[in-house]
Amino acid sequence: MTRLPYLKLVLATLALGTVISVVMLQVDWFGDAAATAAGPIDTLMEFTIVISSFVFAIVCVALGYALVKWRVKPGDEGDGLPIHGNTRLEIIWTLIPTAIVLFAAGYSWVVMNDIEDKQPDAMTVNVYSQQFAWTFGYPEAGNKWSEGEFHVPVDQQVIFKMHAQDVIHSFWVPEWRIKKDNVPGITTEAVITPNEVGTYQLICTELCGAGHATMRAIVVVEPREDYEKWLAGLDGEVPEDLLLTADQAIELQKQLQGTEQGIDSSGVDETSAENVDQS
Ligand SMILES: [Cu+2]
Repeated sequence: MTRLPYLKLVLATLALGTVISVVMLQVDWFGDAAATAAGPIDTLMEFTIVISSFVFAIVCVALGYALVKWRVKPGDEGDGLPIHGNTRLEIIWTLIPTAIVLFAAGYSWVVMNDIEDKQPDAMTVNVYSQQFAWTFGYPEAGNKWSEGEFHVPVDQQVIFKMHAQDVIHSFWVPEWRIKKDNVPGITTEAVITPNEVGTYQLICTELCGAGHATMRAIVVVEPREDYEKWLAGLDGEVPEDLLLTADQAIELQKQLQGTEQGIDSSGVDETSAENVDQS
């Protein structure tokens, strides 16, 4: 068996990996950025794209070389040589990907940890999701309530507390990058600092039923004075039933069913909701 031309293969892999990386990094994958998390997340993503490009290049070069070098000769109808494996190769191709994955996991951990570092002056917004609408509560402002639209001050860290009234929904403002599931029975959290004034769109990214595609809300990031003005103009507080815990909601539903007016349209499945872990 001929020895492999290692140097040429390595150089070809580096060249192809570089070309793929450069092409892939030209694409504007993420769109506009409007939160402090966007920079580190985009850099992490670009790092992953470069690593993946080189892994892809290794596969392409090895495959291409094998196709050309060991192509079957015309008229050769024989079986290939029996190959017994190569322990050294198998150790290498296990260890290197393991190291890459562990490094990427550590890097992601650091980025996430930074993003979720809560500031003492962070404000809280409750996000309520149900088929097929978003509503928002401001617990630090008398639990004021807004339907289908929410405002936040620019350069202010916001802790969004996610609640789901029926099925799983997912909170995503593309310009903020962070995406978080809203899960019935538990409260999930997203920590975001919007840093660009503007109007954005909140999109549900968890297929939640027939109206899923329309489940959107308007997001307004504005200077603090404008935000205060908008907040002061809100009338109405978060309705009682949105504040219930899962257990309380089930209890209420049972009572209503006892009086023959079950909450048919709520989407809450009593049998499965009973198993919800209340944490
Ligand atoms: Cu949805």
